[in-house]
Amino acid sequence: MLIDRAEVIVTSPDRNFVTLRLTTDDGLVGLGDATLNGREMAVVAYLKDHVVPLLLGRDAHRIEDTWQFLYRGAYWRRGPVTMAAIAAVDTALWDIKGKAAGLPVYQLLGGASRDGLLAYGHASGRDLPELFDSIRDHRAQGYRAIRVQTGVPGLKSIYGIAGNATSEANQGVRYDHEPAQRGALPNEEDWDTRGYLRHIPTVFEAVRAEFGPDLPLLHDAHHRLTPIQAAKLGKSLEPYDLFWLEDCTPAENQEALRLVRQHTTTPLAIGEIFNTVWDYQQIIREQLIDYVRSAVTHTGGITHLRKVLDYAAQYQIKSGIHGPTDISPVGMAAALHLGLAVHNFGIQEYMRHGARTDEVFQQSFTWSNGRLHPGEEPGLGVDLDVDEAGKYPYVRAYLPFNRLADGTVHDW
Ligand code: GCO
Ligand code: MG
Repeated sequence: MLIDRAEVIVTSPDRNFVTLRLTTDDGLVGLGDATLNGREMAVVAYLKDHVVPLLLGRDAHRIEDTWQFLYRGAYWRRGPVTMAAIAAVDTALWDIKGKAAGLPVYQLLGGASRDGLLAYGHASGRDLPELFDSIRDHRAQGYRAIRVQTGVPGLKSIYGIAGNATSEANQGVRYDHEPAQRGALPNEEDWDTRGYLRHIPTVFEAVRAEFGPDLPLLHDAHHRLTPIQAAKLGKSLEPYDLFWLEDCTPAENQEALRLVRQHTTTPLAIGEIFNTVWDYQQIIREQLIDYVRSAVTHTGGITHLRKVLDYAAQYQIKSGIHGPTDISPVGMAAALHLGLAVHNFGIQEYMRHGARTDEVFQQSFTWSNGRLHPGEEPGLGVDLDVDEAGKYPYVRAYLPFNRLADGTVHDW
């Protein structure tokens, strides 16, 4: 079974998505997500100019060999662009293998380890009343675990608040949180760590008082704190029993987590901007985190994220696979198959895509009682309507960035 065609499809129904579509000589089609938010076209060029010529004529069954060939053969290793491109190839090959076998991908990964995947959604509000409404809304949609983000008094805009919530482009569909700004240069936001550290514990106190002790609550600090600030936040949130505190410090420095860990029992999740097992080597071995946040889409695909999760399992660290709207339905399906199969599943992030996206990508995963299931279709269970995709050309979009009050650029 040889790879006969490899096409890179860019579409922007509600936001940009990059999809690799492989076709074998016997007509099987496999899809892989290669979307890298705000840097999409770099992955498109990497795939078209450097990867597609290497794929044609290769045996579609040799997933591990193709992975190693693309990773080691490039000489230049790691990095988001490379690893998103490799991920797309890897995921498309798993899709093809599933279709060739007549089995959903999770069956090829060892079969189901559970009945469904607990998922969390993003509640957000500029103030408490808006936040409470958003939490109620999420519970009504069936979510059984909720990430909580709010505005901070004195700051104009803040990460995690539904900005372009009901824009015309979304046809009235409310997005939980879509940070990329379409058709414009990067949005400048403001940041003040002291104000944030004072405010957040009061938010969680109010949420617990309103919604009780049972509801699993998560929070994302989005890389903005120093280790000692993160330690302070983790400690001050302990009474509110968080499911996790995410990305408390910038991800480059693995050692930073040691200091945070010494001070708090709030569980830590990290890794949405990591690409390989090497980025996790120290924090897994030293048990400095509790959840692995990488996406299949950015971490070399199902093959490589499986290895990261198997390594994490030896230390009782669980999965918390990244699933914002900038992961396409193809990347989400891959996450669900992997999450269903591994023993150390923790939770899955799940944000709804817009209506147009759901028309471009027909999906067979299900959502009921707060749990996701990838479905029983052979392969990943996602089809791409190429004609529909062609209606929505690429729109340049950037993620925002932060400045402190004195004008210094800060982590966003
Ligand atoms: C999350 C993330 C995202 C990122 C986004 C950037 O926890 O879901 O922090 O919301 O900001 O994926 O492209
Ligand atoms: Mg995050």
